[in-house]
Amino acid sequence: MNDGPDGPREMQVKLDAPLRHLARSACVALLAVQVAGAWAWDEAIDGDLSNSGLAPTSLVFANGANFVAGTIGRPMTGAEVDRDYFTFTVPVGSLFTAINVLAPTAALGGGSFIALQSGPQVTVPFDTPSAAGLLGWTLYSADDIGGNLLPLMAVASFGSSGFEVPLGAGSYAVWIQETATGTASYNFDFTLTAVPEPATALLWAGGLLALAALRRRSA
Ligand SMILES: [Ca+2]
Repeated sequence: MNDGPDGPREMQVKLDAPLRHLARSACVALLAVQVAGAWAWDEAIDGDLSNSGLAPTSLVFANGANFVAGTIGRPMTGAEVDRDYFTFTVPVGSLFTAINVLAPTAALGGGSFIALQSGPQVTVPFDTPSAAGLLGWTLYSADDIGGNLLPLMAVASFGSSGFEVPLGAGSYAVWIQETATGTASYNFDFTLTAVPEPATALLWAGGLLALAALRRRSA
């Protein structure tokens, strides 16, 4: 075998470089897909979400970003208010960490309303005089694009129980409604995150202990 210049070993190295680059690109692409998440519901494609809190549309969420987009409001010519209700389950081993507001979310007037209730239904009626029975709620507008609504909703207000972020495994129901006349669009990313596995947590703890030991030794 010729191991000189351009011999098999050098050829191997030359071939390996593009392969390694390809593998790296594939990994980056895979990561990008995981970060990008998936569409859970787009009213423009999947149809109007349920108008009933007692029979909400059932959505399937997975770890990562779960996009939900739609419109709410009261059409100028129609009498019925378009409220959107849906339910989803946070599986065991996952945490509900954020409701990120994305473009083109736009509220009319004083803002749109979003509420969260524990369980598979919103049993609190839309004309409720208080937020009793809800985990939380908040008003949002285009000003919230780029922000996370979950910590705002977590603060007990007007009778809502309030909650700790992140929320754990279980079923939840969401109620979205525009407060003014007209049609408003929303686009949210409901983020689920895997609970850190004990092995990973132990590795972290081990790493931290090692760092602490190094620091003590160098002190
Ligand atoms: Ca709708």
